[in-house]
Amino acid sequence: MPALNPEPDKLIAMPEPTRRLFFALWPGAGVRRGIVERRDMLGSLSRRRVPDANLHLTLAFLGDRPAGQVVDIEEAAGSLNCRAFRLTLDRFGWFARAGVVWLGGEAPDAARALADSLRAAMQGLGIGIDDRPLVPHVTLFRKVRRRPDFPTPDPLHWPAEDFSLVESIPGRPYQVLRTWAVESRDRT
Ligand code: 2AM
Repeated sequence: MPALNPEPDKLIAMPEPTRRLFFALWPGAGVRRGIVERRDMLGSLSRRRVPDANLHLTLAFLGDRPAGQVVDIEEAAGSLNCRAFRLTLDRFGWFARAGVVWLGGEAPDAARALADSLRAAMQGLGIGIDDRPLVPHVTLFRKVRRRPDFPTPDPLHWPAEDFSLVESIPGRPYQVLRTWAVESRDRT
């Protein structure tokens, strides 16, 4: 009789499923409307306009992580202690290499501190994060090959009181997995 179960050393190792994750400031309805209004000032710069529901500001990109690591990522994010801040988005810009047009602004110290803390917490889990300084931006269009002429938008004020862990699944809107409040007593 052939064995019903293969011997352990004949089992095929299945790769662990992964999830594509990033930390972001996720706009509430009012700020989202403000971003959409400013995006729409630019007309149609490319076919790759970011849909309204996906507009966000990335704080740290984690890439494809083993599904089993999500619990540790959430625990580490939940133990951060940062201050709330107010972002002012007051300019359009273009990243030539990425072909990305964005709405952005200066990074207040507390925004940099939040991004740095997330990076350090993820490094503690062995997750390497891009260590370039935070350039706060909301991507509006992709695949823009030439620098457009930009108008100056009215400043959009964004009180950032929480941050989110978000999942990117191809073909679907981004999914907010979890949101944490940042300390809101001191606002910078
Ligand atoms: P963006 O903010 O410039 O659009 C989800 O894909 C988010 O993670 C996007 O907002 C995107 O940047 C950012 N992202 C995607 N790939 C990245 C990478 N390789 N390095 C850094 N950020 C990345």
